[in-house]
Amino acid sequence: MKLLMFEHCSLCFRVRMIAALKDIPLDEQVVLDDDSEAMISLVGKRVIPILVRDDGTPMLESMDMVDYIEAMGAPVLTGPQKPEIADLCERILKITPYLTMPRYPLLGLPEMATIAAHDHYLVRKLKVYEDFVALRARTREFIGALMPVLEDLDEQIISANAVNGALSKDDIRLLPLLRSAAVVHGLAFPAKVDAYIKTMMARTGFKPLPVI
Ligand SMILES: N[C@@H](CCC(=O)N[C@@H](CS)C(=O)NCC(=O)O)C(=O)O
Repeated sequence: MKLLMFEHCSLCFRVRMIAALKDIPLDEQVVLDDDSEAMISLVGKRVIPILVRDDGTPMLESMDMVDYIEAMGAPVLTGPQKPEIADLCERILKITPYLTMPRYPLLGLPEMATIAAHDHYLVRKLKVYEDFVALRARTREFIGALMPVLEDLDEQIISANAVNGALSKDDIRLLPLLRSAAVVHGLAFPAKVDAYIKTMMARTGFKPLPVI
């Protein structure tokens, strides 16, 4: 199986995470941000992640990819899912892009390895987001908005090994968002959230993203 991905992409990390947890090999191929053709030639549009199955069929939905990999061999996502965790993920996602998007171009990520790819990302994102310098200058404000959400999450975490006590799709939704949020220098996660991130990242075997 081949995964077309960006290193910073949290939806991609869902797929990488389940494959890692199940010890299933995944051929990870990072796409340069300006290489739209790599995606369009496969699925007719610009979208990431794309999972190309061994029979050549491309898949376009990250949670379908998770289900597909989870169906291989013994299941690992055997725990319960809770609406509270889905709600918290949505609350996190309302704030974190303002912190993470303006930082990704500074991290030396492989999808921005050329100046053309780097600038392609900037041009794309600056159609949607405020000037990145201005956003980074508002870091304290966004961290201030995020902290109560992370405190609420802290109260919900049952184990550092699985948010609901046993691995479930809630972990697949949550860990990638926290991995992204962890790029923000000065963001002090509440104790249980911090332990959860460290333990779960160690379980996946992936290094955290750089911090800035
Ligand atoms: N529902 C899809 C959403 C995929 C998606 O929105 N991907 C974003 C990146 S996170 C994308 O392709 N954006 C267009 C781009 O990067 O040009 C999934 O869960 O996989």
